[in-house]
Amino acid sequence: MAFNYDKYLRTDKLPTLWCWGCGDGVILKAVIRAMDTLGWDSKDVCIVSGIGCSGRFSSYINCNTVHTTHGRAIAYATGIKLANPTKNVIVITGDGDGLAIGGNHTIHGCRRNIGLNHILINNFIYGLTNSQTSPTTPKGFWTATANKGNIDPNFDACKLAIAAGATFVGRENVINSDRLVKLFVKGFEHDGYSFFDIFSNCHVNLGRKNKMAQATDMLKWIDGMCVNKIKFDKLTKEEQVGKFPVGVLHEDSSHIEYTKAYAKVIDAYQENTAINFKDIV
Ligand SMILES: Cc1ncc(C[n+]2csc(CCOP(=O)(O)OP(=O)(O)O)c2C)c(N)n1
Repeated sequence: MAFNYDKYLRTDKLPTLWCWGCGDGVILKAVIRAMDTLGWDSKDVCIVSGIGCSGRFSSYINCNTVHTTHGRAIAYATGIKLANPTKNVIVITGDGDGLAIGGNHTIHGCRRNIGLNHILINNFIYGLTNSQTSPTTPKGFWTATANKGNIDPNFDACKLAIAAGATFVGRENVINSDRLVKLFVKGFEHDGYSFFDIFSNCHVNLGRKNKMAQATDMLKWIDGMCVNKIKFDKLTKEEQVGKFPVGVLHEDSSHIEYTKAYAKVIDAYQENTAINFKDIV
């Protein structure tokens, strides 16, 4: 299928600032393919990003874009979605941006089930600022803040999003872009908080110091960790250690999307009536 990249790309901003072989470009292309598949008009889309290499994402798509502050993209996006409930809002964060400094915002975005499409570009490190430990850095890895190897346990962003209340949660990586596009299309169509944990390679600021200096080395490492959810569920607890399920991990359409609940609050004030909480499940 041919995709209309020029319709969505700010071609005057190319080439991107990302390093050669960075997975962020694959994600950019996949988002455009998903938007094109859904026939989204650029004027109906807002891309909100935080700060980091991932934060540059909003610069390259020709739609409404906001490049916000580190860890606060969800807060900006929440305001944008509340003011424009019919528009499509995509939020891009890094793993540091969305799970460390902005972890609290991610949790509460999920809890409210507001209709945001949150793409967490998980490259297992603070990329832009040259290799500080992030909440997803594996144990034993060299980082600029853990020269002898990281001792902090890392956590599974999808488990966090599900526990916090996100109603669509999926994981993919940058190796198979067709699967990535399919996951985005499915999640973008979902009415509620869609959370995507996308494993990406940062061979420059993580791989180089961890014996994976080439993009392909890191992609092989990522590939080795990812197991299709159906296969993953059949593994024993011991076999699951160090592996991550990929695909749609959670989908639940039984909960009201937040801007729809908020509309009922507005109605109740304007009409001086009570809110019927049976409608807000
Ligand atoms: C409030 C604040 N604290 C710290 C920084 C410095 N800073 C900029 S980007 C970044 C980390 C980015 O890492 P991540 O979110 O994982 O994104 P990546 O660059 O890997 O895409 C930090 C600490 C900042 N800009 N603002």
